[in-house]
Amino acid sequence: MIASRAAVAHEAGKPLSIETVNVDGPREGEVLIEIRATGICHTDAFTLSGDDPEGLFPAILGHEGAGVVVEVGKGVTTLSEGDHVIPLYTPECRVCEYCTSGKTNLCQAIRETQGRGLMPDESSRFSLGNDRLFHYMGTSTFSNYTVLPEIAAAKIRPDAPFDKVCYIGCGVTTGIGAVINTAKVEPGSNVVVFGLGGIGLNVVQGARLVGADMIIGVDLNSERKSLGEKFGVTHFVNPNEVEGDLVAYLVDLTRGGADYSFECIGNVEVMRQALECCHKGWGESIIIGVAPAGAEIATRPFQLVTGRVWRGTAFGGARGRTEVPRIVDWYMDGKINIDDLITHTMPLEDINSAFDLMHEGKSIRSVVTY
Ligand code: NAD
Ligand code: AHE
Ligand code: ZN
Repeated sequence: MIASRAAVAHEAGKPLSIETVNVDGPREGEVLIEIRATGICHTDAFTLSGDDPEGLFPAILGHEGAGVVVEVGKGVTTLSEGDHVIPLYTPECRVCEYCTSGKTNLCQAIRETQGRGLMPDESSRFSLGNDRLFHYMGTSTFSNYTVLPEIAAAKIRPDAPFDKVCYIGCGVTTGIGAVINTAKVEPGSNVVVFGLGGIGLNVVQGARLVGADMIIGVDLNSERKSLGEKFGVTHFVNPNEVEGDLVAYLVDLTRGGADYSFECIGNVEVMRQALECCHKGWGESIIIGVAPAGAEIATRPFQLVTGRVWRGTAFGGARGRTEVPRIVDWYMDGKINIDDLITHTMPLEDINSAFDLMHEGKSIRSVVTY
């Protein structure tokens, strides 16, 4: 057992509390990781708010990390002490029915226990005094040390900076992957991106990477315009500045509707707009945003009858152990920009300010370095 500094979520809606927690060593098929950096994603805020039906407390949140393997459990064959890794909230076992289907990245090997805040053997490696703490998304990167199943760690090159590539653990892969893997956007497409935050701006850079024509960024925060344009937005739209119906405005702007739209907010009203601004006959809308418990999407079935398609994506459809190391290479080769999206870096003690900055619309990504 080792002592680890961690930000503990004791209760929904309350700030995280910095504590020294106990972390049990890795068991069979598991690895102990020293987390060197972690991003703070909107999904962490969503769960902390109490809106997540799977949210459990007390827990150690965080799912956008990077670190080093410090100990391997019995039977681990693909990782060794000293390897640099990115934790995967969507693992890749390569043997389950889902992995072998070739149709999805949603490996189900450990999903059920992960959703209950536990390791695959139904226990937790975290405790505080006599109290057990739940794991979160199988990653718990808001602890300096965390334990992962071997199948939930992507080995990456050792020269990649932890404080940048941690973002590939969620936001970068989700946004770029949604474009490449899920929508399969073709060169020359017209794309509308709703929400230019940590995810949406990665959708924008993915759309530019594959040669989209128009890239329309929609955000209530007009301060997102200039950064959006730096990443590839060709037209910025603030819904509050549109006279009349936003959907009609976007259909007109794209001369018939978007080939692809992406909802990167988690708002079910916007999800409807994102579908309905798509081109009749072929437009596809990809839901990335995570909506609160009880929220439901609606549209007239006519929208689908007339050829529009609604899809969702988790972790950008990426198979983590295979694709994450490639995305790290893209960053190291200068093909994608991560640095300009990391607007704030802070020590663990200041992690609550990362949530404040996000809610105030002042950050794109905050990163905690240990
Ligand atoms: P963020 O807070 O950084 O960005 C959200 C953006 O949406 C902000 O720029 C905000 O101004 C804008 N916005 C809010 N309401 C709006 C509205 N009504 N119209 C237009 N713009 C609006 O959040 P993020 O980290 O980019 O995450 C976005 C969503 O994606 C969240 O719901 C998160 O939980 C989800 N997410 C999903 C996956 C996945 O795998 N599906 C992965 C990561 C994040
Ligand atoms: N627990 C929520 C679902 C949250 C959700 O959809 N999470 C995404 C990743 S968001 C990362 O920032 C995901 O991977 N979904 C697939 C899965 O298996 O959870 C709820 O509503 O219950
Ligand atoms: Zn995330």
